[in-house]
Amino acid sequence: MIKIAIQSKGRLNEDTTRLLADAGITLGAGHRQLISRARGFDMEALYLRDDDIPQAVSMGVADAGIVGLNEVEERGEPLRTVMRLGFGACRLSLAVPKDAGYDGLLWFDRRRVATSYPRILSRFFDSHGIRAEIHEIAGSVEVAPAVGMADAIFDIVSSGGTLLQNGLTEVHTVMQSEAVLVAPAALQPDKERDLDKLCFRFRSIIDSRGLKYVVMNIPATRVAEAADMLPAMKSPTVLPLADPAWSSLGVVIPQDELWDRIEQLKQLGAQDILVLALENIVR
Ligand code: PRT
Ligand code: ZN
Repeated sequence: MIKIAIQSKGRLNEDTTRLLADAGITLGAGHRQLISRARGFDMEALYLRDDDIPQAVSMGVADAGIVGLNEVEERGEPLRTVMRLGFGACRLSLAVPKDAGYDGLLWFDRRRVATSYPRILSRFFDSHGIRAEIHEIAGSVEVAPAVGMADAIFDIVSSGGTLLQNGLTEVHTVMQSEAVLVAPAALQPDKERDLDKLCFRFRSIIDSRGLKYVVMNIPATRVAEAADMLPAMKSPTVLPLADPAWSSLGVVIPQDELWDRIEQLKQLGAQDILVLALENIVR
């Protein structure tokens, strides 16, 4: 049995629950419980605040955790990042008031910077020889310059809308973050096996995201051209139709190439093109 710490509520909770569900793992009742026994995998979920997940894992209260890389870096616990999970993407950036006359990183020297990530920020400033005053605040970091508590901020940015609303400009990105699966450096062999199994399931889900399976009818004489042009896991699947002039072609295509590829295929004479969602790729 493996115990996984996940965020009890907040931005990562929904995507975490969905990833587990796609992996065939459902969690019992509400988030009010601290621990919930899973169905579909020999696992317990431990619901925590994201700030507490790195420590819970390094102390062995949980065997692994799903948390933002930003929290892992900030807490500085000796953890292994087992896998990036492809959701919760954001960045940690320095931002200054629009009219601050920012002219490069040395602008921060001897300035006051408000943040909830003092450890990451001080490491960054140290490595650039900048001696700034770091003010740790727990929330609403973006209002600190307007109320005179700081000259600049260091905070999570995703769309950038919050900075814009507060008259701030992003001037330097210090780190990119996303949700990660973390574990201690070493686990007991049975737990490590469970973790491997879990990773295998997650990997097949993450690898299939953004991919479509496309099936079409195509004149048999154009199959070779189509196969040369298309991306494929090994090579496209080609099946004869009852009418020998036609074949059926099946191929996996990344979502962002889909429409360009479909246009190319239509030029080769492809018809009846079906685009299907891909749930899992098990390699
Ligand atoms: O209660 P608990 O302590 O568990 O949760 P929390 O309130 O500390 O964290 P939560 O749920 O807000 O975020 C959890 C994790 O989501 C973070 O640690 C990041 O890894 C990730 N994440 C992804 C984000 C964002 N995107 C994000 N945009 N966390 C916070 N934000 C904030 C950001 O600080 C800004 O103020 O959302 C605001 C809007 O961002 P814009 O740029 O889209 O306007
Ligand atoms: Zn938190």
